[in-house]
Amino acid sequence: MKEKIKEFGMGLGVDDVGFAAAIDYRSAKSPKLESLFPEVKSLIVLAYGELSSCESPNPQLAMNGRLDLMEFSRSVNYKMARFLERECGAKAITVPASWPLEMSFKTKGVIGDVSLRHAAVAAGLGAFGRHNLVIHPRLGSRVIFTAILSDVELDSDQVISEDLCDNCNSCVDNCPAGALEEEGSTDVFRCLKNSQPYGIAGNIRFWLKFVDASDEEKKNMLKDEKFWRLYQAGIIGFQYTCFNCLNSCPVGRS
Ligand code: B12
Ligand code: SF4
Ligand code: SF4
Repeated sequence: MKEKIKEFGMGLGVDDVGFAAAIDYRSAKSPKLESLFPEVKSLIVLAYGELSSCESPNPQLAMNGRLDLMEFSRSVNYKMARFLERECGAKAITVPASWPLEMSFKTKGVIGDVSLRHAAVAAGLGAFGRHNLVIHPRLGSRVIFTAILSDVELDSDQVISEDLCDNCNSCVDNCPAGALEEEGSTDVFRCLKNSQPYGIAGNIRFWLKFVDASDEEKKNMLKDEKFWRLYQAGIIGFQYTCFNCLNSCPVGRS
């Protein structure tokens, strides 16, 4: 069964496919898988290498590479889930690359329903590095994941126990926000402020200033380029302006 599923995924252009029994998925801060899907037995995790777009100093092109990849991953994840339902008689639930996310005071919009890094580790697709991202043995740090929860009993692939991180500290030194100083934990709000300046926090700051502004100031704020950027982000969705931690990592780069 695993071979058949993997072959289908690889045929869709995925870079790697891994399997984890639900019992082997451990992510302390995330909801229990059973609360998302009571019959869950396994996770099928798909890995996709990033294009070189993430190296571009042009933020539009860098983010566009990610948007292309996310669109591709959404389509592949869905096709994979349909395959599981149609060909394997399974129930399947897709987990997106990033959003939708629960936007509540409880999660502060920074906890996914399924932690794809912990899922990838459980499925033998990689190991955590100093940057708190999962490093894939071949693709290095330039990799994103999606997953499918299913009710099919599948055993876990071999977990990678070797340290894939060279401990060179390049990711820490190249983080413009100083978000990686503490080992084993990303300073989420430092990262967010730098990597998503037009995200929810930037939006709230703008509108709080707006409500207290005079009529003349309000007109000027709406004519300002800051508003134009917020407007674009509002239409396109989450946009990252920083890819430094994955770009600075030498693992898997020739
Ligand atoms: C919310 C979110 C964010 C938030 C919060 C991040 C966070 N602390 O979790 C913000 C906006 C800050 C963010 C930033 C980034 N993100 Co993000 N993000 C997510 C999302 C949607 C949910 C993450 C989540 O649930 N976190 C909450 C819990 C699970 O985290 P945690 O238990 O606190 O774990 C943290 C630490 O404890 C540590 N950790 C946990 N266990 C272990 C074990 C070891 C051994 C070590 C060393 C560390 C470690 O790692 C975590 C980092 O703080 C996931 C997609 C998903 N559904 O998983 C993508 C995801 C994690 N993001 C991703 C990426 C690529 C990024 C960015 C590079 C932005 C960009 N340009 O793409 C940065 C990297 C920041 C960094 N170096 O940590 C990828 C990571 C891929 C990979 N190779 O690992 C994911 C998996 C998206 C995807 N589909 O692939 N992200
Ligand atoms: S995305 Fe940028 S700001 Fe966030 S941790 Fe990585 S290097 Fe630092
Ligand atoms: S840049 Fe260096 S320290 Fe950071 S994750 Fe990659 S190998 Fe590890």
